[in-house]
Order: sequence, then C-alpha cells, then structure tokens
Amino acid sequence: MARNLAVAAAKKAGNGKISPKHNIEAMRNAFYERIAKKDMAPLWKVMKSVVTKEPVTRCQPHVWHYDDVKALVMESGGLITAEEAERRVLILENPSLHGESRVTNTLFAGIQMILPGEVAPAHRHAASAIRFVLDGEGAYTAVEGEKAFMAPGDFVITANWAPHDHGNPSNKPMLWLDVLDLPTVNFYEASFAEHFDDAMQATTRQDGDSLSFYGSGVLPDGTPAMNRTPVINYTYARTRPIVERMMQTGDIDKRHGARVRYANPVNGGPVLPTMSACLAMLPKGFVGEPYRSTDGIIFVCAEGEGSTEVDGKVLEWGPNDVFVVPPWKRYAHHAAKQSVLFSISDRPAQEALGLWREGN
Ligand code: GTQ
Repeated sequence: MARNLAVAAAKKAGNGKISPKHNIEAMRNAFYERIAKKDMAPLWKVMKSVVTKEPVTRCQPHVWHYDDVKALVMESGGLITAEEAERRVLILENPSLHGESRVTNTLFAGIQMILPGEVAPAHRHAASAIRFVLDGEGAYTAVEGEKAFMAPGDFVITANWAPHDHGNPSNKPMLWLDVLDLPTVNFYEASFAEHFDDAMQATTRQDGDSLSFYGSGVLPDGTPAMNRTPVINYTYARTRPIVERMMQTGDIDKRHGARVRYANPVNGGPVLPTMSACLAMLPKGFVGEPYRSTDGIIFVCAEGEGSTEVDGKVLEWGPNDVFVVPPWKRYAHHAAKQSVLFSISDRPAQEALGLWREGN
C-alpha cells in the first residue's frame, strides 16, 4: 500500500513519466543522494539508532588496578615536572574510547601526582573538578583563596571557574583521582580557561575554613542560592565515621550498602550541578542486589576488597582501584572484606534535564 502510494506520488511529481514499481529502491537511493547534496537526510533510515528503546552506551565496564597505575604515574614523575605539564595526569581512558580523554561519555578521569616541593600553577576553567585522594598527606589544593590540605579519602571540589592551584610542601608524593565534567562542557562546546600570572594564588581565608564554616549546621544569614557547594574539602575523617555508624545500626541499602550522598549545605542538593558523589561502607560478606541507573558511575575502593559484577563481567577491586560502570548496565557489589567505596557520577546533570532513571 505504502509502496503504491509512493509510486503514485512519484508518477504525479515526475513529469508524467511512469516509474515501474520494482524501481522504488533505486528511486529512493537517488533521492537520498540528491538531498544529501542539500545537507539533508531521511530520518526513517536512522530512526531506530537515534531514538533507541533503551540507553545505548559506547563505554565498557573496566577496572584500573592501583599497583599498575601508581607505578606508571610515578614513572611519569621522572619524565615531566608538574609545572611543565601544568597538570601531570595520566588519563584513565575507557577501553572503548581511546583517544577521547574520557572514562564515560560525559566524564573525564585521571590520576594526578604532585611531588614534594612541586606546584601545579593557578588556572581556572569552565569544567568542574573533584579530587579523591589516594596516597600521600599534606599536599594541598588552593581554591578561591583557601588552602585545602588533603589526606587519603578526602573529597575536594573545584567548581566551575574557581581559580585553583596545587602544591606539595610535604616530603611524600601525593596522588589523587581527578574527575572532571570536561566531555560534558565540550559536548556543549562551551569551554573557557585562563592562566594566572602567579603560579600560586594568595591565601585569603584560613585553611579548611569552608568546611568548618558551612559544615557546622549554620549558614551566613542571607546566603544566596548556590547550585554548587561552598565546601572545598569533605574530609574522610568526618565522613567515614558516619557510614560506619550507619552500617553498625543496620542502615544498609540492599544495593548500595551503608551509603551517604555528599550534599551542598546551602540547598541539600548535589555538590555540583554536573556531578554528584557518594560514600558507602559495605559489611564483610555483603552481596548487593542488582541495580542499574542511567548515570555512568566511577567507583574508587577506599578500603577493603571485593568485586562488582557489571553486565556479566566481574571487576575485582582492592584499595585505590578505580572502576567504571556504564549507563544502564546492571551491577551488583560483593564485599569479601569490610569495604568503603567512593563514587561519582553525572546524575545531577541528567536529573536537571529530566532524564535520570533507575531500575533493577
Ligand atoms: O587539576 O586543574 O585531571 O585542569 C585535568 C584538567 C586536572 C586540574 C585534570 C585540569 C586539572
């Protein structure tokens, strides 16, 4: 029927010439070639791939083991200085997305190292960053005039356009996981960046000021709405005891374990408009129920040992291993020892757009 109509329409339009029915494919192809020259294309040829029934991801589940990562990052320390590199980072590339500087479609992840005495010079950019500290103690990130001294398990925020530099006055290398929303910013083609003349910004606030100020249940009267947290360092020393207490009192989610979400104290929302973070303690022997959600998630094992089955693939993890769960892939955690997992994802961006969904 549709074919007859198409032939009839073609007859009507085609200078009275009669087109044989069997020629319809040739007619269509000729038409597609003609419209391509006018920068047009038929939706019906691509409908199923542009309007998919379920999320389709280009990413793979994958784990980076810290033994390998640390050795290679340390080796990079002999090849380039932090100052020369601007940021001495080895990118964690999703195995399906080599060359694209991304761990999921929306997020960048990398391991940054600052050696004793080094400075990573002050700059700012449209992309927001989080750091999760893996190794070392006593290096700092300076953000908007405040120095945040860092220790393993600390979660440090550098919001969009906030000036920041890193330094290490300690006598040990410091390594941390960086996660930035760079692919999201670049998807919108909205990237800006600038450098400052001084490598280190002037300190205008007391070290750790933002946590003691905004993390104490009080706010400056008249605090304006902020879609990013004013807290710079959510320390492990403060957050770990909370998940431990939850675990001990049995407040354990069947999928996620004893888990808290890092909150913006101004509005209770996520720490950044593009990325949210959680910390979970899993009791020894925990076997999580399967779960999936549309956000792509990067996990770090802060303590313990276990595995996560993602879409039939088992990712084994131990301290400081980083693993990635792609969007809408079913996953379930198993903790061989009592474990702590930090995670970060693009959930707030999806929620803002009304896209985020979860399921089992
Ligand atoms: O520390 O400012 O991993 O600008 C990538 C880009 C870290 C940073 C990265 C950056 C930074």
